[in-house]
Amino acid sequence: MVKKINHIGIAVKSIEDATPLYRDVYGMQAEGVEVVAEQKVKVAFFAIGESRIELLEPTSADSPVAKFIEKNGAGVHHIAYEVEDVVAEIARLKSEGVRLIDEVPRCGAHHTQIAFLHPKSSGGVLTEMCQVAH
Ligand code: CMX
Repeated sequence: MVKKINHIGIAVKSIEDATPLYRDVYGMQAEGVEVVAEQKVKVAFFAIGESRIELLEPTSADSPVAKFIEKNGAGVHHIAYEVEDVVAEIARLKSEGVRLIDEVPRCGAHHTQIAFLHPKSSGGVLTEMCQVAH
């Protein structure tokens, strides 16, 4: 079962241009920038309570985030729920009839193991299940 909101992903054209709003205007703690090669994105995390805002900048034209921005412009891209065991959660969601993008977990930022649900099966919201490294 999901435990809490790990992060909310926001698609941006440029992390550098978007950072002042989150760091300086909202006053969130910047936690650094990381490239997630497998997902073709560069990400920047900003702490907010127990959760984070994750800015997502595409690193190539065929990145899912590049496609999203092309279609919708910058904005909220996905919500990530934290789970204890992502493999068990994938099996549980499958048994509930939820359509998955990832049937095997992938590597996310901060050494997380992640799996996406298809937005058509999760109320139009791209949803990520995220297991943090202990
Ligand atoms: N939120 C809600 N709906 C979305 C969406 C999003 N972020 N991205 C796509 N969709 C919708 C589209 O609007 C489209 O709907 P319609 O058919 O009604 O027009 C449908 O999903 C299909 O979208 P598409 O543009 O044709 O794109 P694809 O099917 O090629 O890919 C998706 C969509 C979700 C399968 C793909 O983006 C994906 O696999 N995403 C998961 C991986 C990812 O996003 N990684 C980046 C973040 C990584 C990280 O956080 O580390």
